[in-house]
Parts: sequence; structure tokens; C-alpha cells
Amino acid sequence: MAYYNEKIETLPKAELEKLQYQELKVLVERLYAGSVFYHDKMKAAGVLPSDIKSIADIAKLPTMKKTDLRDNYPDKLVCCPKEDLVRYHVSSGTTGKPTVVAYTKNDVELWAEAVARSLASCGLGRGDVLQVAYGYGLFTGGLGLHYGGEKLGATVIPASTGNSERQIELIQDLETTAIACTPSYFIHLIDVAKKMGVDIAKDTKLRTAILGAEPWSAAMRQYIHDQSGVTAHNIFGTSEISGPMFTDCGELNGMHICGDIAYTEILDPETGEVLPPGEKGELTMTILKKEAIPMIRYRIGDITSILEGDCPCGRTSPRIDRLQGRVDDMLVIRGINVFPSAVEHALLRVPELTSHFMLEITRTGPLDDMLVKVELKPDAMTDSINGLIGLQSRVERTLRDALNVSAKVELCPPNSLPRFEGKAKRVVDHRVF
Ligand code: ADP
Ligand code: K
Ligand code: ZN
Repeated sequence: MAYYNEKIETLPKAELEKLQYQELKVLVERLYAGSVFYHDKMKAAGVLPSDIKSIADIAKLPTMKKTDLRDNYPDKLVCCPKEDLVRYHVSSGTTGKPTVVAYTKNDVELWAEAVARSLASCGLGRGDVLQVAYGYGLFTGGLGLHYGGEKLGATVIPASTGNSERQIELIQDLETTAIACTPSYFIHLIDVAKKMGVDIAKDTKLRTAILGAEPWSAAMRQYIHDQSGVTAHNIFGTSEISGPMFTDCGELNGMHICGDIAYTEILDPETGEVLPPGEKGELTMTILKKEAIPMIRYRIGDITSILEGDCPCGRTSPRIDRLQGRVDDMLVIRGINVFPSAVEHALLRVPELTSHFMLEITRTGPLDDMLVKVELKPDAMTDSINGLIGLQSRVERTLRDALNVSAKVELCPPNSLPRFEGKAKRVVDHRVF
């Protein structure tokens, strides 16, 4: 398998650790001196830059969570002069308040470098035509894959999401060889192609799919291969670490996390203790060279493990296993992060509703569906069908605006939804990953 940057991708482990340590040291010194947030956080944890004497000493540093970004909304964590920023992306947040991420020119280049290496590890190169069917816009998927694909030298088609028949036409007309999108969208495209009488395996050059932003299973990889002849690679990232960028290589056995770019730890979600390879825990990453909003020991919330042993592909970076759920209550619906608390927050804006609600997630065919059951206040009850239909569509619109994903709403009579004594269990997730 061809490397994009062979020297760094195959660096012996001891040399990689030395490099990681050097990067970390520079980063910690810079932040201790120049960032109020990190300075205060390190002081509170009783750790000084001089305490970091090896990469393992990273465990002495305090961790970060999504709440740190939310509490510092929109840009209090930016650690460089404002005019050095070249881009913002915005992701959904826990209480309806989004989190903002920012990039310098170097940050964008580093992200593109990581994506280019990953695409090369999936077997892509200059001769490939990459159709990016992730959303372009505030979400990181579209532009992330776009810049990485161009850096690799592939021909990129910025198709974005939606307009599925057009996607199939583009695949045929422009001889697309690889596609990047969410796994559920790709399965939908397979169905659309069938309805159009197009056999992806026979009638197109599409052979590789780069699928991520939401959980999917090994069984789905097999299904995709059976239905379309396409080999599906998993891609992982979050907006806080820049965006989607780490994929599994040709071995299809774990996603390589480029070690010179990110340092990966798996923490016990309860104690915060570092767990050894092979043990499942909370994925935690440090982006070693990020300029605009550095992330040190960022607790991503996904559950996985670092795989043991070396990868036969020759890359020396650690691999993480397929993600197996989350430690928090975040749901991923059609690739979009949805926190139940954000649903609650949005429903508060509708005066006819009580604060009780239930979320039901199902997967009919390839796509996730979210049903939100809401409860009317006694004085909002009415016999007017028009009144109820109007209310229902108003609630649906409120939710779509707040969550960026559409949900079906079911109006329920007063006092009909469950009440909880302990921690509310408002989510029923019928999907199997
Ligand atoms: P993105 O724009 O890539 O969706 P976000 O920051 O909005 O980034 O969402 C990141 C979250 O999406 C992750 O923490 C994880 O829960 C989920 N996610 C992203 N990629 C995958 C994947 N390949 N498998 C499972 N979950 C994923
Ligand atoms: K996501
Ligand atoms: Zn590999």
C-alpha cells in the first residue's frame, strides 16, 4: 500500500515517542505562558511545564471536555491572534449552544495532510476521482475531505449531501472511483442506484467508500460489499480535533491515528486513569501541533480501545477499534450529534408543551428516524384538528432549527408521558450497530 508520507508514517516507535514528547513540550510551554485557560487549569492541577519530562508525563496534565468549549463560547479558547484565523466551523452543543472551532492556515494544512495520508492508506492516489458527499458548510466533513483529497492530488467532486439521483449520475459521468459520506447515506445511494437501474459494481468505477460521522458495524461493511462491490473504510474525527481525518488502512482492522499529529489515550471513564492497549475506555486525544484552539487530553466521549500489536501495513501509528458507543448521552442521528438536553431546551420555547418528552430512534432501511413525543399542557388541549396540525409542524420546525436534523413529532395528551423519579430515561434507541 502506498504511503503519502512514508518516513513519518513508518517512523520507529521510539523515535515517534521522542517526536511526540518534543511537540508536547513546546505546546505546553506555549499555552502555560500564553493562554489564561490552560495556565489556570494547570495551576489548579498543580503541574508546571517543567514536570513534563517524557510523553508518558502527559498523564499529569488535566483533561478537557466539550463543556470547556461550550463554556468558552464562542472563541475564548482561541490561542493565536484573531487575524491568524482562516476558518471557523461550528458543531452542535449540549444545551442548544453550539461549539465553535477555529483554524489557522497551518491547522488547515495539518488536517489536510492527515486526510491525505488516510486516503492514501485506503489505496487512493492521484488517479482517483473522489466524490465528497458529506455536507459542506458549518460541519467539518465536506471541506475536510475536500482539502485532503486535493492535497493527495485526487480529483475532488464537491457534491455535498442530497440530490441522490444526481449523485449517481455524477458517479457515472465523471467516473467517480471513491466516495466519502455517512454510512447510512451510502446505503441509501445503493438503493437509489438500483431504482435507477444502475448496478454500481458493473456500471460504475466506484470501488472505495470512506464512511464516518456516525456509528456503523462490520456487518454493514459486508452488506455494502455484497450490494455494490465497494470496499468501505471507516473514518473518524470530531470537529474539536479538526474534523474527520483518521481511517482504517487496507487491512480494514482499526483506524490509524497519525502519531506525529495526535497523541491517543484511552481513559477509564470513571477514574480518568490511563488504560493499556486492548482495554476499552474513553477515547482521549491531544492534537500536538494545533495552533488556533489546541486540544490537550480532550475527552471525546467515544468508547473504544487501542488495538494491540503492529499493523501489517507498516504504519507505526496506533490503531483504534471501531467506536462502540459513548460515555455521555449524545446521540448521533444521520451523522448529526444530538444531545437530549438540546431537545429539551428547544421544546421549552413552545408555550403549549410541558417539559416532559420522549425520544425514540429507529432505523428504517438505511436511515435513522427520530420521533419526539411531546406532551400538551392541559389548557392547550383542543378539538381543532387544524390547531393541532399547526402546533405539530411548529414543534417540528423548532426542533429542526435547533438540532439541524429533522424529527417527527407526536403530540400526546396531558399527563400521558412517563415521569421519572431518578435520572430520566427519555431515550429509546432501537438501532443496532
Ligand atoms: P463530524 O463532523 O465528524 O460528525 P462532530 O464533532 O460533529 O464531527 O461529531 C463527532 C462525533 O461523531 C464523534 O465523537 C462520534 O461520536 C461520532 N462519529 C464520528 N465518526 C464516527 C465513526 N466513524 N464511527 C462512529 N461514530 C463516529
Ligand atoms: K457526528
Ligand atoms: Zn495499517
